[in-house]
Amino acid sequence: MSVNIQPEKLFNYINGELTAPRQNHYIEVCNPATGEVYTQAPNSTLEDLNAACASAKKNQPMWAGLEAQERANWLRKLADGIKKYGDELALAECRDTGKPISIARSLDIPRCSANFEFFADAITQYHTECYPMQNAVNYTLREPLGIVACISPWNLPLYLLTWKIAPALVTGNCVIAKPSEITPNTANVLAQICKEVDFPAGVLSILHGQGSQIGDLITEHPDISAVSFTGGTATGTHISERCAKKLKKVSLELGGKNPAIVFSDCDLDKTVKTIVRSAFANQGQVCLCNSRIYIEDELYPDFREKFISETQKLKIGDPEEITTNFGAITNLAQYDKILSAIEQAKNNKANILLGGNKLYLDGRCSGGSFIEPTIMENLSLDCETNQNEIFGPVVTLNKFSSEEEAVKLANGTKYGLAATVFSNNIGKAHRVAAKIQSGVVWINEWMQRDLRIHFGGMKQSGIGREGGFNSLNFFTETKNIYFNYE
Ligand code: TXE
Repeated sequence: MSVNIQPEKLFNYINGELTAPRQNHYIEVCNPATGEVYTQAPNSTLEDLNAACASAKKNQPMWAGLEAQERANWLRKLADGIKKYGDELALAECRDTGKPISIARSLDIPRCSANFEFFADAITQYHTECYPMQNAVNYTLREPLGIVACISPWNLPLYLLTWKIAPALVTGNCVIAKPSEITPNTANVLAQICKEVDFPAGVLSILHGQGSQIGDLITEHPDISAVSFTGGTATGTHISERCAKKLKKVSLELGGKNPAIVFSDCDLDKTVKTIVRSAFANQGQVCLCNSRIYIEDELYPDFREKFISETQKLKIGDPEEITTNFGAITNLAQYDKILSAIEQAKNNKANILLGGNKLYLDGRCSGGSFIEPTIMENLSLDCETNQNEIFGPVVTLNKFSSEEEAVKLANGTKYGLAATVFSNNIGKAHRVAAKIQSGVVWINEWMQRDLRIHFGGMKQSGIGREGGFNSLNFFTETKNIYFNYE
């Protein structure tokens, strides 16, 4: 067997079959590194969704009735399939997103199989509560919700999709997965893997299509009882409103405007290297990327010089070349959004220290959407550049002169997803971390994750927590049973 990563058209995956969309509507899929349309994805409609829900409804009792260990074994088969086709998946992800192949190979795709393996293990350790009374006992059962939707974005396409569907499946739910229409290819490969391993029909459906069309139908559909979403704050708010009307359970992982706080007692070389990664990984298109860098006054000149020179070492180029570590912007709307944010900063009299322009490559990538890694300074906290998520390779450098000021600046946006603190003063680092309003704070690090730990944001960065048992809790309903044994 093999998988096709360059089909003329992608398929939906419904009732265990790769199927064309019922209305035969398609969306063009582009390789952002070349600007070429290379395939088409289904633009699904209600007929497709109804078919997926009907199959899910029929098969959910069988799936929920399996021993947890049996469901876990099915997840391991998917993990093995991902490992088997790791190279193909990495190339497909690289073509869809414009991210460097080295990152797709070393980070994205290994995490996809790890997600399935992790939740296959986690379910065996999942436990419930028991409260004994004098002559009675209360105990909790955790039951699947039924049919749930997992909606994921384009920056880490299969990584985030599998992060959601693995816990949803292992707890006995049937899943309607909706990958981003911008990057549908690896989900199409996952469907092919499901076929190859003979994954039970109807348990997982993958529906491609526009968020405003199939996404709205999913959040509206009466058979779907919960929605796990990762994406932009505006879309998350919209989904939340729609789900509220139907009283659907919802988990939202949204945007961020993540601060890095750099104290003068940090290890400067290590800090600079870490922040180059935290600012520009995946061309700044990671919800956890640092976009506001706060540096203690006395360190500012040294930090600025080293940060610029370290950023200049990034090898920008064709994402399919193994030595490239900075690729294309994943879609044209995002490309325009980033460029207009840079223009706005220039109008606000930002001092551009590096980049700030479109980038034109030669050869195969001459039609690609590339933007220079951009570093700027001289912008106040309340300007748009420091307030709004840009989601691209744009960072601002800012000064602070006291611990209190650093915390105030870090907390000065509507977001609260992630933050980093760099200091060798242990007490100070922990004190500051405790005061930052954010779902995660790294000290002298970035992006390290133990999959058992919760993940999610405060304020406008989301509602709820996923990760580890939090994901298993989200995808289950609790029931208390009281029994008097007298
Ligand atoms: O994402 P959307 P977009 C941020 C980033 C970016 C902005 C917009 O700032 O500029 O969001 O990006 C589906 N009902 N992030 O517009 O719309 C959509 O099809 C149901 C941060 O590309 O949030 C896709 O599958 N679903 C972020 C998914 O939602 C809908 C990652 C995400 O798309 C829908 C990406 C609807 N009405 C962007 N409309 C992060 N936090 O990681 C769209 N979708």
